[in-house]
Amino acid sequence: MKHNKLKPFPKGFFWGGSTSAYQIEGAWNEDGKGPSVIDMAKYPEGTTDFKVASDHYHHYKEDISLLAEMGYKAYRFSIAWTRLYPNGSGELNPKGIEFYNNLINEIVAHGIEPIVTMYHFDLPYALQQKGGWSNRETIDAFEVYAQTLFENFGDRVNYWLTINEQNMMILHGDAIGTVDPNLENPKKELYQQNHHMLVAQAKAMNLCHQMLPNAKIGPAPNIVSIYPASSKPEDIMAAHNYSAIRNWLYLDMAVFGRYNATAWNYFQEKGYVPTILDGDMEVLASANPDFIAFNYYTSQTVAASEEDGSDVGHTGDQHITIGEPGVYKGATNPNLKKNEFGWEIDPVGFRNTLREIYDRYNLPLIITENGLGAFDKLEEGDVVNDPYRIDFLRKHIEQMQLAITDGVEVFGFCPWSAIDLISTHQGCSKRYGFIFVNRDEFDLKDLRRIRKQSFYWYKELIATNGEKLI
Ligand code: BGP
Repeated sequence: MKHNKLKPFPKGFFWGGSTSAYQIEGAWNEDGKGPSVIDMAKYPEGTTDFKVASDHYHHYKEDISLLAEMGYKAYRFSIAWTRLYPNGSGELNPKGIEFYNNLINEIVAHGIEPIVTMYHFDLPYALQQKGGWSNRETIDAFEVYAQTLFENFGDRVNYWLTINEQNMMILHGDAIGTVDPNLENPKKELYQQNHHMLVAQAKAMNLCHQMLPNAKIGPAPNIVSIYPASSKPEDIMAAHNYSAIRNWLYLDMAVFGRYNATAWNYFQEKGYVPTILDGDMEVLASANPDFIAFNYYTSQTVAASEEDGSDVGHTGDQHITIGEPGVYKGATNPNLKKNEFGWEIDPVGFRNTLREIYDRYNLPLIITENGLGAFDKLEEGDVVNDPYRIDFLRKHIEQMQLAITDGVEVFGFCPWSAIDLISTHQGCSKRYGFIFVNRDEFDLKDLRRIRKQSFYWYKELIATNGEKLI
């Protein structure tokens, strides 16, 4: 739809940025923190571990003051479950509470709205050793952890995100999930874990509403428009299949508390039907999110499955389509350029995605990740020129404004990432931030913070509430 006049961004729009605990904090075993699955995982050769990361644990004051300088209205970050409960459950670590109290106080003191992700990939390793999300005890541990978060931080935190990209943990289970890929039917196990996570999420949403009547809570999956590779009806069916199991499965459960028919029949066909205990569906149906948060980097394109052995692609990267025989096959979109890491760049797809989600659920939306990973270079005189990042973000923000003009209710944009941090699989040389952190994969250097060109651009954009896009 073409509009003659654009609607402005709403007053009080949450311009901000995002990070996650394990990717930014470092201090992986300090002040009583227990290990998470991330701390115990293997890293791709040539890339750093997450032990020091951007050392935000020791630099948080400086970091928050830089975000304030950019004019941030909101900051989305995650809490490391293992700082609070080193063993996932049991004894609470007061030092963990102290750190997040200090961090939240710092954020609030700068007039920034904290948006807290409760769990961003870093399941406590102690729980993993007891079966992780395959074990229903993890649901109870999450509930206790959620209660601790609401009790301790609920006086200052009004926006909560339950689980980051649960769908990516399931679809890319061997890359970022917590399942043993050597099991006889690892996908069945993943969908069992998925069910448990959904129940845990529903319990957390209910608890939040009981304990903090003024707070808002929502899920934070990765949702993207799925295109058919052609107008062939079989390709369109494949896109419908993939949308149902990649996108709507997660949001239908969070919002309506039910598995959609396509996803459920896919489970039956493939032998992935999860065990559902008495009471689970009631809990799922009783929980209601106040908004939907989602991450968007790229659209995805699929074709009909050929069932000739060519359907399944590689699984190592959470933003590249894998494919599944009889369901869909990943395809390249010839209309889109790719970034340096093979992810297609699709700002118009962002508008499509916003519209699709809003049409289906009619809930306010916030974007909790969007951004461009690149090999930024530090030039003489502490200069980092990243016009490619500005271009990427500008085009996505333009499309977001078009979606708002289309009638979609959007209340915030928190791109990835506020500050340089460690990528999920590609080390720290793949950078996303507005602020450069001076370190290499294996040389920590001085970890100095340097404002990038995009820092100044974003600052101006925020100051004009999105009017100054160029
Ligand atoms: C999302 C994750 C983030 C972040 C981002 C960028 O899937 O929620 O934690 O890592 O992707 O991906 P990457 O780090 O692989 O470049």
